[in-house]
Amino acid sequence: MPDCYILSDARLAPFAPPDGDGYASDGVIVVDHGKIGFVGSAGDLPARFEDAPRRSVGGCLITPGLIDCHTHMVYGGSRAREFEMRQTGASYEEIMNAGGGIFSTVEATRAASDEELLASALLRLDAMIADGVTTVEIKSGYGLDQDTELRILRTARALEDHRPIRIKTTFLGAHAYPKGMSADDYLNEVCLPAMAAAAHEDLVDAVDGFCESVAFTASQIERVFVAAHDLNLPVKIHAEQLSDQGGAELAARYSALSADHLEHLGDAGIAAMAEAKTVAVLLPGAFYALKETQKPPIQKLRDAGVPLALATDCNPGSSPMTSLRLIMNMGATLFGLTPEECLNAVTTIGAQALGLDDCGRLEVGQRADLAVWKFDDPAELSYRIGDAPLEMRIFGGEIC
Ligand code: DI6
Ligand code: FE
Repeated sequence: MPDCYILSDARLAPFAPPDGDGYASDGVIVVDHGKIGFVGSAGDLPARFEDAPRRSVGGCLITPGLIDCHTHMVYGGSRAREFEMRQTGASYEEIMNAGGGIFSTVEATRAASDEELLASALLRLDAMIADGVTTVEIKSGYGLDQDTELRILRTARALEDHRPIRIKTTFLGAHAYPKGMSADDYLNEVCLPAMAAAAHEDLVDAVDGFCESVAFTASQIERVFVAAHDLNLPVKIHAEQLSDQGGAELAARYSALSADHLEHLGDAGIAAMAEAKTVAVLLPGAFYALKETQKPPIQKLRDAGVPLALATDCNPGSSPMTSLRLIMNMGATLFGLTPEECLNAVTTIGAQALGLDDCGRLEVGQRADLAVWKFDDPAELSYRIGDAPLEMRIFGGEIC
């Protein structure tokens, strides 16, 4: 494509007033050197763009490229066998306490070559790309030793060399601790040194920790956050997924970008997140796959003004899925979000959960990361399950 071109005859969403309707079907977006040069109604197109080549999208909907702000998609092996065990009554915690769960993926990830890790991650990434995703966050956490944690992060970064995609990496060394070692010894001897080494190699955009009865206590995660702040890295947390451990409050105290899961979040956590402007990342795929019954306190989060994001949590144990559109459907069906909230959750708010200010919105100056859909109503994105409604994907201005 030329450096500057016009996408015309579009409906646009999410789109703030003055035209809350996304310009019906006469919206245009000017893609100018990889960024959005103009967005609005055809009648308001600035004269300087009038001669740029036009490509009609025939009334289709254009949204920002979707943003999956929470995944663990670089790993080895499969947990289909444990899925079978759970169908006959074993719980997620029981399997993990018996050395399965995260530990079985750690074993398979350590055993996988760099090439194998890359090849399996590319398969998952291609499914995401086919669904209009342009930015993906990827966490480490299936190594639990320095070498493997760094290999996961390098593999995640390398995906950008193989596909038109933007990757943000998160160090999640505090995901579990190896059998035969105490949590504190693991933090001191493995996790914190690995985090420093990964940051030194410029492999880390943020730091995360799993605050849960089967993982780390809030005070242990706090040590991880202190070390992250010393390295100038923003933090996030897996909190209140299976029980209320006060993780969201802790994260808010460290100005976390996001607190994720939150099924068991209490009022103090909600208030702290609202105050700190910490995004709530909802992961209905894990809620569904683990057959949870306790939902996150959606209405209270809304009332407190906490921004809501949605993500796949793509991982082999609790959320073996790659479709962010299916997650939008689950956000609506299981958690009661409106289709508009679901779209904001995987665009504007997804970007916020990653600390990104240059994508996720249809605004002049944003990166031209766009998804063109084979329909005009934004609610279709949350309503449909399956099929392949992506008409065109644009990454940094390039159609691909
Ligand atoms: N919460 C999750 O849902 C994943 N990790 C985490 O901290 C599950 C990881 C797994 O079961 O492999
Ligand atoms: Fe997760």
